[in-house]
Amino acid sequence: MHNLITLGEFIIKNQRDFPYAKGQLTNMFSAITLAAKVMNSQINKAGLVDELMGKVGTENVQGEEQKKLDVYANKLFINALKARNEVCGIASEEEEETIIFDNESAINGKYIFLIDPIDGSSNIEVNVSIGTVFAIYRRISPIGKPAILEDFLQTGRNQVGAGYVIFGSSTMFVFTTGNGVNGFTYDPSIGVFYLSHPNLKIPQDGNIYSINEGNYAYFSDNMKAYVNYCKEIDEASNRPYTGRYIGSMIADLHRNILKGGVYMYPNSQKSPQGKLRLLYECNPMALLIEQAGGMATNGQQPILDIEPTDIHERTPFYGGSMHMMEQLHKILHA
Ligand code: P6P
Repeated sequence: MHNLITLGEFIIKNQRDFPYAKGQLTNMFSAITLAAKVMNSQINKAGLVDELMGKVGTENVQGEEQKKLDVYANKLFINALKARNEVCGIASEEEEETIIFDNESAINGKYIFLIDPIDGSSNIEVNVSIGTVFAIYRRISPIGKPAILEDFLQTGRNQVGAGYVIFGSSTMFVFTTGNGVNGFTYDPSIGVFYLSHPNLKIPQDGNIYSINEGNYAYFSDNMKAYVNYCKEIDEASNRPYTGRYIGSMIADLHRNILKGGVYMYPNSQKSPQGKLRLLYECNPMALLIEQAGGMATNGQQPILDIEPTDIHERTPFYGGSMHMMEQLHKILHA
């Protein structure tokens, strides 16, 4: 058994690492973990509860079919965060526009959240891991007034916190506030998250590559060259690599952070800008990967340096073990 430290105790113990703590960060993380506990119970019985399974019959701003759990999770996380005075606004994959909290207490909130309530929702009905991913920024507009769009369009470097909840064989909460990455595993029998993966570091080398090879015909020649590189026989460089692609970015990236590997969702003829969204998928995952000692880029520059122009903009995404990423870039730029 690990020396049992709960999430709350961890935050108190590491106050110096949470420059914005003063209870604010604790309060915001408690909103996320509370929502995660509710999600955990709902996901585990989703197959039994018709209201949570299947499609809603509507589309989100991405033009993707909304699953009932997408809508449920979106409302749950928004309401949990709305109840915290620290948060003055939210951008969500499931909401076309930003949600600005303009009640008396919220306009004094210093933080904004960007969230993908359920990533990988197409896996819900087939019992495959899914997850929630979020980013936290300090607002740049003056306190005392409602948040504005510019608060949400900051580069990923400005994130004061980022994390994900993965609902898999166990439910885990993994986050960073800029001082390393720590993972907490949920014990549903007593409703507590315990520190199970302290100071997570992604191996510098790995042999797992994660990409949807069904799109191979649409890839650029250099992207095809890298996929072929992964499959060549070369014992000295531990190839061929192992292909692992779950269809849930968080699950693929979580495994690659633990074991080493590279996850790629490139731009292609089919997806000219890539598929993943910069603000509430790629930026938080890029911060976590960099904080764990890895690299995350759009093929040209670090994800965290991209200047956003739209809250739902997409970007090509390559992220994982440092040495694998360096080799990937060599081939992408050959
Ligand atoms: P494809 C899920 O919809 C997601 O955003 C990521 O979690 C996942 O890795 C990817 O898209 C799957 O997309 O086109 O390979 O089915």
